[in-house]
Amino acid sequence: LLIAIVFLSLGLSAKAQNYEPSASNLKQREWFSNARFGLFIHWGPFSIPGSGEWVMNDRKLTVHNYTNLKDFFNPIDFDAAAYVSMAKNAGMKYITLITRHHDGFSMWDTKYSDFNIMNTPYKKDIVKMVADECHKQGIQLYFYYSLLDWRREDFPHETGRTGQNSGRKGKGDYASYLQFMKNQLTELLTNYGEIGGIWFDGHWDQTAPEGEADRSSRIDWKYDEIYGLIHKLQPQCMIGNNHHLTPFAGEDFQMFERDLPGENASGLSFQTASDKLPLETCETISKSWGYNLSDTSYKTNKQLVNMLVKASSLGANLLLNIGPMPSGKVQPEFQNRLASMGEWLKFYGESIYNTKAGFVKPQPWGSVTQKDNKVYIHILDSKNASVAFDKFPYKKITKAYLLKDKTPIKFIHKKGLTEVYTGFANEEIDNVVVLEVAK
Ligand code: JFZ
Repeated sequence: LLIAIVFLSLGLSAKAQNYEPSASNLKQREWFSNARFGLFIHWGPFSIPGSGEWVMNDRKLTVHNYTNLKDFFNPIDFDAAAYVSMAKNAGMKYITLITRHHDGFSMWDTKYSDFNIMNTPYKKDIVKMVADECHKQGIQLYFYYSLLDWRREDFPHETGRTGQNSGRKGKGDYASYLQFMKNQLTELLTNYGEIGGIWFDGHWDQTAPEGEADRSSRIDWKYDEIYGLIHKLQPQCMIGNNHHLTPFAGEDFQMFERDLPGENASGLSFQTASDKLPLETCETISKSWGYNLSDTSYKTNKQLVNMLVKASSLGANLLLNIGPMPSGKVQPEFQNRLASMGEWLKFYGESIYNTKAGFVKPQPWGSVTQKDNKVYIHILDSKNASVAFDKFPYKKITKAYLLKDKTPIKFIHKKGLTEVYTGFANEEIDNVVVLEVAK
């Protein structure tokens, strides 16, 4: 028996580790690594109460009462074309749309759940509308899909956070739930054209809290089956999973929630950044992901540019979130900030798109990105008269100037010390110094 078990587990792990990304998947990863900026959209009936997307859990609403939301989700101001052009004008290269969050509402015409957009007064397939516009306007589309479900009785919800109050019965039946997810994912990857990736979330519902030694899941999610299906239906489709752990076999990118790779500012992610997979960090413009009436803590344009620059300097994309209003209208506060990002990127985009991580981590004064023979020094705080590096990875600096207007910048470059003089007025959000370098 022991031998059989050893062989069986060897077989299982071999299967999971055998994933070879297809050529189209590798191409997609490369595209993604260069994209740097995307729009996250947290929106659905959970937006109606104006208390964020966790409202069902937070207000301990029963499944029965929560379901009433579908009778008055009628987003008359939703305009898919406007959403997509807003993202494009912000300089974003992709959109990650909530298709089904923890509340289990499906934003598309699905055969596998009645709790879906076709059974609202709106009666139009929102995923389809967004997908069509993305394809038309040439921006990539990713789907957020929750592994956790607060409504379904077949989801093993012992640790589900609404467990006691939801009115759900039963202990779950993962085989049935897994089949449900496969059916839905098949719809999403069959009826909506080419999809850039699937953004899974909810794994953490079934794991012990961060910091505990054993972080293994209480259920076997059978990711090899889910991931295998996705890669079979659309081989280029990248899989990411917000499990806050080192990437599992079969995953194509690694995400950090409210965190830059390697930092652990939010206390959510402790995993180190993969040096193989593309990286992404997601953040909100205000505090909440989903529409929250009391949330007024909007980040400034400078803070948002900072986030994008820092993420780029660590080799990661920034997936920046909006939580539109129940009507589908996007708050002017979000619209204005996205427009400003677009203005900034029109000018400074060359120091962000298609760049690699800098040769140093973010510093108190700012960050570094690089591509080809150029190093971009982003001075986000120019209090200091100069910035210095003791290990500069290039032999020569042939030119140094401000990206803004080509004003020459003084520098010293000798063995063991490279110093760039940056004692200029800090009028810009980000003073970008370009160093043209040679090996
Ligand atoms: C998850 C979602 O719960 C949240 O609503 C949002 O969609 C965000 C992007 O992703 O956030 C998390 C993830 C993990 C934990 C909590 C919230 N966790 O580990 O407790």
